Amino acid sequence: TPSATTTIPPNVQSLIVQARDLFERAFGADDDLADRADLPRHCASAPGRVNLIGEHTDYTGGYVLPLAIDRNTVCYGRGDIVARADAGVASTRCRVASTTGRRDDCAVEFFADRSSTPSTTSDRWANYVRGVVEQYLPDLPDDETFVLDVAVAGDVPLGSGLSSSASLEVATAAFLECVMERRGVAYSSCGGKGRNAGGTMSAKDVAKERAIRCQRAENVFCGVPCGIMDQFVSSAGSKGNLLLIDCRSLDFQKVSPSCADEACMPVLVIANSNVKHDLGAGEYPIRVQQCKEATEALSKVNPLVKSLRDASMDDVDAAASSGVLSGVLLKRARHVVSENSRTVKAADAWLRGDWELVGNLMNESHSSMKDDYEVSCDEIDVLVQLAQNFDGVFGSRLTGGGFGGCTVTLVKKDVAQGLIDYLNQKYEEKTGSKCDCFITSPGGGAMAISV
Ligand code: GAF
Repeated sequence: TPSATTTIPPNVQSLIVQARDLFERAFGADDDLADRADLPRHCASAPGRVNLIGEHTDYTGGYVLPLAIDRNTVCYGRGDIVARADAGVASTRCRVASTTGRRDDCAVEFFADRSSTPSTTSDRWANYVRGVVEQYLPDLPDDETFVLDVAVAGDVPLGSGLSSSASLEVATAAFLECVMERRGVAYSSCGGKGRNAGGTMSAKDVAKERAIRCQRAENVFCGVPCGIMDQFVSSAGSKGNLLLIDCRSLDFQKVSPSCADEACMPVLVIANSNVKHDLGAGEYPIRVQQCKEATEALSKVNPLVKSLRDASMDDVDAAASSGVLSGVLLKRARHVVSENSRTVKAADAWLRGDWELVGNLMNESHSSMKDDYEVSCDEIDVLVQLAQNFDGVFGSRLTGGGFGGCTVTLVKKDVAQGLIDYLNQKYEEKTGSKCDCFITSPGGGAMAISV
């Protein structure tokens, strides 16, 4: 089950109000579905994320070091499990509405059905919900299905590299777990470690299982070959901590400075460039494919290399000098292999409060993404360069998939606001566009909220 509700952050409280209002507007007065009024109500929330370091390493089983941010997606609504045989078409209907941006108030409808296909029209955003529903259907007896009316509200900026989609997937999953728990329906873990009947799975395993399902929903239903980082940290995020995730074993550790002297802790500033180049959507699968090809080449010099995670820089150099790895594939391998090593070092430096080292690793990571992985763009480079040259900044880099989106900067607390003002002014001068900056800190992961 989603982690028990402790304190609900203020932004989540306000999102719950927005989602509940939308719910009433969209589904409150149902003339044709009057019998739905009595269905049990549920609510769940899940955060967006920012990645400190470890970029484009997850889909090759590497390391990542993200944190859940204090921006969330909330699902509020009614839901139950009903017998298919008794259910008329009307009652197997799932409906979802959303308050944010491209998602308008108009409810999208789909049928909870294992053979449903993704939508290709303007309501594509609802595929993130449908894909997740598909992942939980196999846990129900064959003759039962979900019936759902869900309103979504969120404050994760959309399409800006802060994982608004993953937070919608994970909030949906946590919502479905509430529906299942109320009916006493167990769900089994993909790793086969057990079923969650009576809460026999540990909180860690539940969070992991949810992330696996949400990643699968995005891979299979939405057609995006993403890794597991975004769904994982949205599901398992922990207040005050970064997560060092091993994307092969899916083990993770919470990382926070041992000398937690609040006064001298630097802060993280996220700067949203407000650009998203279309190129990105096509380039991501190309990078995934290039990593596969680079792995194949590296396995010729070291048969133990089954994924880029297994390779060392010596392997990369050996493959380069023997000619099996060159050009673009060499650059891609060099980024991923060096990024894995930077990520592990950064986690250790964060623990020790060595901010200079964390910052240097972030700067190196950006150069590697820009020159070797080629996923940056002019607007992002402007933000990174401005930040890196600002007094009091330890390091700055592109965060997320790239081709636009956001940067993350580690900066001394007392100059963070000065940095934000500077970025606002200089970014507009240099690009003619406005950026949006905010300070963030590690927030909690997905949670069920009692209604
Ligand atoms: C996107 C993907 F969804 C993640 O899985 C990850 O690969 C990231 O880009 C790059 O690190 O957010």
